[in-house]
Amino acid sequence: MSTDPLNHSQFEEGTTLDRFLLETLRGHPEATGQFVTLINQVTLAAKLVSARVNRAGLANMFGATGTMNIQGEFVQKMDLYANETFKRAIEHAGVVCMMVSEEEEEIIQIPPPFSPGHYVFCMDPLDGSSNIDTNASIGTIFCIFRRKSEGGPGKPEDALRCGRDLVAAGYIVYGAGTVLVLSTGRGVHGFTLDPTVGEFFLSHHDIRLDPTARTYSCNEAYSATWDQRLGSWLATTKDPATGWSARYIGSLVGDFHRNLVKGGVFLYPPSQKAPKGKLRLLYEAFPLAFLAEQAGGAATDGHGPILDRTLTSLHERTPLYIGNAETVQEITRLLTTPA
Ligand code: P6P
Repeated sequence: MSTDPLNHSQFEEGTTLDRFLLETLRGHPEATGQFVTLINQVTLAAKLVSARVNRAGLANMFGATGTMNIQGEFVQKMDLYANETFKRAIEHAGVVCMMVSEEEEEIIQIPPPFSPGHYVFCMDPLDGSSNIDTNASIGTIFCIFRRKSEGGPGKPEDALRCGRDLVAAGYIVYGAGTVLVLSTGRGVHGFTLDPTVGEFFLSHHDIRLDPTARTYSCNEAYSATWDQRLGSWLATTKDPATGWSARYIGSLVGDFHRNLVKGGVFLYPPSQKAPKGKLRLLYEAFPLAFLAEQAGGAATDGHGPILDRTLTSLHERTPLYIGNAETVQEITRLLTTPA
């Protein structure tokens, strides 16, 4: 039998996320337990958000708060709930020196009396929340760095990092079921929440992007103002002879999860409406790019790998082309070859 703790044969039915993490870290005697604790707190918050999302229509949690966030987007009631829930679940555990959230302009310091830890936690607490009233899949996206600064409160340089510094990334998709997808740099694995016992169980071991899948996912309404080389690629791809099909939910986690599990490519190019692209580099593109590469796929900004980028401002936006490596590289070649 393989000695690799991640070899699926060692995980019988009913492997919890907790056991999977402990098996994973067995090869790291230097581990202090802070990482496992951080993920355990993430799963606690995920269970609370999942329960609230599932009852949003009954708990007066539909709709907007009437306020606008720093992104210029109307804050949904569920956005605030998710942001507070993840912050409260993590801040007291002594495992992060600071957090960054899509919902907050500045870095989030760890309040006294709690002590800072080794990690930096960056999140979009509830992406796609405007879809919640339609019962479409929405999700939490997160990524984790080890702190760069030495001790004390976290500093901006702890978050203004290169994507290659990431130590872990994941998302929780609140859909027909609640699934947490996680990578710590040794493959991508999915865990499904069994709400009857309140545990996440291993359900998708070592997810690999299907390189043969022919599904593209984008908001075609903006394609008239895309780079014309991309417009040509889309027109060619839509030729029935190619066998491609289209799927688009308009909720990044739902669209990405489908591509991860079934294969395909997701595009959010610059357009007249979003000249720098719409999605955020730190807590949307970085984590999904980490997962895509770990699953055998690729992610670029149209020039080069997303993970080669270094963040210059917390909420900066980026174009995103992510999914099957061959298609992502074809699109990138198109966009880096003079028209
Ligand atoms: P559009 C949701 O608002 C979101 O941030 C992502 O979840 C999603 O991929 C994108 O915007 C959809 O944008 O312009 O197609 O509505």
